Amino acid sequence: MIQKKLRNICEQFKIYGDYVVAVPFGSGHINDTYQVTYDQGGVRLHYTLQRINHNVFQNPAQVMENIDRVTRHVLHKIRSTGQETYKRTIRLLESRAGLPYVQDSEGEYWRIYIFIENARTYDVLESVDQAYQAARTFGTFQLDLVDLPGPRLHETIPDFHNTPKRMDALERAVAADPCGRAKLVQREIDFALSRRADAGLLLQLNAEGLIPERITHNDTKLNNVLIDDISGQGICVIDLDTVMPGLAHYDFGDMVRTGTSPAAEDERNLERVTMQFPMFEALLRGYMASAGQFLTSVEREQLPFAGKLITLEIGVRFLTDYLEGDVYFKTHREGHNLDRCRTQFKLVESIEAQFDRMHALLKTL
Ligand code: ADP
Ligand code: GN1
Ligand code: MG
Repeated sequence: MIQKKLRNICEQFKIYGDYVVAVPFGSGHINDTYQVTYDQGGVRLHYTLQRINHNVFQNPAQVMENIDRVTRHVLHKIRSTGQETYKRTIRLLESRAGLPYVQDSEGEYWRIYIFIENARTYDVLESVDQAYQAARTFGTFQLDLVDLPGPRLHETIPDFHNTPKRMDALERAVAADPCGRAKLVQREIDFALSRRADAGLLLQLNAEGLIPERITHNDTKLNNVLIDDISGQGICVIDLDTVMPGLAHYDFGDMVRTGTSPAAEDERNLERVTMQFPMFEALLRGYMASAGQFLTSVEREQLPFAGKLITLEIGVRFLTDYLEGDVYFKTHREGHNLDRCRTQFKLVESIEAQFDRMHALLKTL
C-alpha cells in the first residue's frame, strides 16, 4: 500500500526509467525520508524522497522556495569557480508541473533530491578530522550565501532560535503541565531557568547592531553534512528546511552541541557525555577556515558562548516537548525526549567548565 503511494508520488516528478522500490532512510527527527531506486536502462539510480512535516512547517511552499533559491545559488557558485558540481550541493528534481515539490491528495508536500552516492552522515563523529571537515563545509555554505540576491528568505519557522521565547514556552509547559510530568523533572526545569540570563545575549548584540543577520542553515546537526566515503572530505550540506535569516552563531553552536560529545544525543549513561576539547578545537579551526573570510571580530568572540547557548536551547526544547507529551520530535521509547534533554544539560555543564580554555584557544587563532 505504502509502496503504491510512494510510487505514485515519484511518478509525478520528472524522473526517467522504472520505479523499483522505496525504503525508509536516515535518523532525522522531523521529516519522513526514503531512498528510492529507479531502473534506467539497466542502471540502478537512487533518489531521496521526503515528505515535509506539515505540523512543523506551516508553509511548505515557502520552505521549498527557500531551498530552491539557495541550492540554485550554491550550484551557480560552484560552477563559476570551475569546481565539479556533483556532490557539492543537493539538487531538487522538478515535478511534471514544473514545481520543486508535489502535493498529494491529503495535502501533504513531497520533494525529491538526487541521491549523493559514496558519502554518508554520522550521528556521532569518529575523528577530529571529521569534525574539521564538517565545520568547514557548514562554514562554506554560509560563505556561499553571503551574496544571495533577491528578497529576504522566508522565516520557515518564526523565532526558531529565539532562546528567550524557547524559555517562555518551557515556562508555559510547566504551568500547564498537561501530562502531569513536571514533578518528575524539577531538577531539569531549575537547571534551564537558572540560565535565563544567558538566553537573550546574542539577540541583544544583534539589536545593538554589533552582530549582523546572515543567511544561516539553522540545523547544523553533524548528521546534516555528507562526508565522502573515499576522501573523507566534507562535501555537502543537507536538510535545508530551516535555511533562513539568522546569526552565524546558531550554526556554529549546533556543531558544538552535536560534534563534541562521544555519546549519542539520547545516551542514558550521562557519564559518557562530555565536551571533548580536541573536537571543539577541530570544529573551530574548520569553521574559521571558511567562515573566517567574513566573520567580524565581535562574531568571533561569541563562538564559544554559541556552543553553550544552542546546547541549552535544544535541551529546553526537548524538555518542553517531554512536558507537552512528545508532540514535536519523533520519539522511539518512553522518556526519549527527557533522555535527550539530560544529555544536553550535561553537555552545557561540561562546556561551562571549559569556557576559559575555549576562549584562550580562540585568541590564538
Ligand atoms: P531530517 O529532516 O529528517 O533530518 P534529512 O534531510 O537530514 O532529514 O535526511 C535524512 C537522511 O537522509 C540524512 O541524514 C542522509 O543520510 C540522507 N540524505 C538526505 N538527502 C540526501 C541526499 N541528497 N543524498 C544522500 N543522502 C541523503
Ligand atoms: C531536528 O530534522 P533534524 O533531526 O535534523 C530539529 C532541530 C533540532 C534537532 C535535535 C526543524 O533536526 O532543530 O536541533 O532535531 N529540526 C527542526 O536533534 O525542529
Ligand atoms: Mg537531518
